[in-house]
Amino acid sequence: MRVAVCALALLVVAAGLVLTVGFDGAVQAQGNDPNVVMLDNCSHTDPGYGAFGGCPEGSALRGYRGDVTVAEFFELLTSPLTAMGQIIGHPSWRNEPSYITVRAGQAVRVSNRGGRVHTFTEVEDFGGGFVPPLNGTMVPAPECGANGVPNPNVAFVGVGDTQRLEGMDAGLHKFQCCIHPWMRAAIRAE
Ligand SMILES: [Cu+2]
Repeated sequence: MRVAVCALALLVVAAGLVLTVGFDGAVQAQGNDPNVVMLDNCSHTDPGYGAFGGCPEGSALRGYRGDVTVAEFFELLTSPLTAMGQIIGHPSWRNEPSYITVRAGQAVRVSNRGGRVHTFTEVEDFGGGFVPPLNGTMVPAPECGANGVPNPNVAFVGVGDTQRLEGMDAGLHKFQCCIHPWMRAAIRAE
């Protein structure tokens, strides 16, 4: 079962990586805009990540410490103290800060300082992503896609890249990673 799950995850992550190529996320990596950082501590010394799109060593140059193995990632995906199929997710896969307040219309930079590909996708309601093995019992957020197929509007942020969010209306905006759906954030624009 675990092998089948891993194989499926590999397929969908590989699909995501192909889509990453077209994303010009490197623009506006610098600036004074408020900044949210997407993080994970995947271990580049664990060859297991090779089957899931890799975990480049280069991230370490930005003060990144990669010490989470693939085995530990899956170990902490769930907990024996929760209902069967409920996803907890490894806490190292996270957004920092996960809540900020900005002025309406103010740009926000979202940078990937981890070693894995992430998305920072605005959703109406928090839910699962498009990678079924990482969703557990969560229903995929429609903005993310489903069944291993990302919504065409999903912007993948590669390792070291930055996405710039612009023109946020006043109100509370919810964001999540469409691959690792426990990576959530909210931005209040006022
Ligand atoms: Cu992610």
